[in-house]
Amino acid sequence: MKYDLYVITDEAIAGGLPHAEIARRAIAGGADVIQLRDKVCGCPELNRIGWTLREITRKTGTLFIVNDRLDVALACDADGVHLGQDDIRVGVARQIAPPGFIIGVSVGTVDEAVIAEQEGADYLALSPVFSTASKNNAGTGRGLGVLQEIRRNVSVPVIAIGGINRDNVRDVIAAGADGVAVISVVVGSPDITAAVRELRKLVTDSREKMRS
Ligand code: TZP
Ligand code: MG
Repeated sequence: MKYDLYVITDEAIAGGLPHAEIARRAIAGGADVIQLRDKVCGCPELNRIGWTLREITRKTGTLFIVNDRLDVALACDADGVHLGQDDIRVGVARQIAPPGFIIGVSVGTVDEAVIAEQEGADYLALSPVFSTASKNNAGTGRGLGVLQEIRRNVSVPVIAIGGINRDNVRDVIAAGADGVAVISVVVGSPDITAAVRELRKLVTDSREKMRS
């Protein structure tokens, strides 16, 4: 599974652009993953949006993840769900979900990362790696040292989320991240497609530089 550039939809940060349009534009720029994240939408509406994103992502073979809501993820045939530390436990989600269903978990410490992996997480997201205004109460940035420590202590993919931009993405990849999850740097851009393309290239170039 490829998590290089993981784009999280946020209609408010996109200036009211609908989730589906954010997803279309991000995919056109080469997003590897689309995550539906909406903290205000009621369930029937979220399911409807989920189905639309499923149709869009199925056509392009893009991974589709739903934030927080295992029920919505299962109902709209998403590829997976992304859980926080306060959501349903990954072990419980695993029992409910079908084989092959992807479960990602946000972690803030090495201990949380090790536990989430033991409980069956398919990938982890260090959250937040840097401070960000895009999420309420995201907390202070954990920093690249914690990212490196987590990378050393687990074997599942580790992505970084929170405050990632063009200037710091190289350092995040150099610290061992398998990908970056972003909102504002692309979703808040007037040209989402170009912003995704640029950031994805920075990820790929940084990784190639590390190998050479
Ligand atoms: N989870 C941890 S930080 C964050 C989420 C959803 C927000 C990331 O947004 P941005 O704009 O890329 O900092
Ligand atoms: Mg959550």
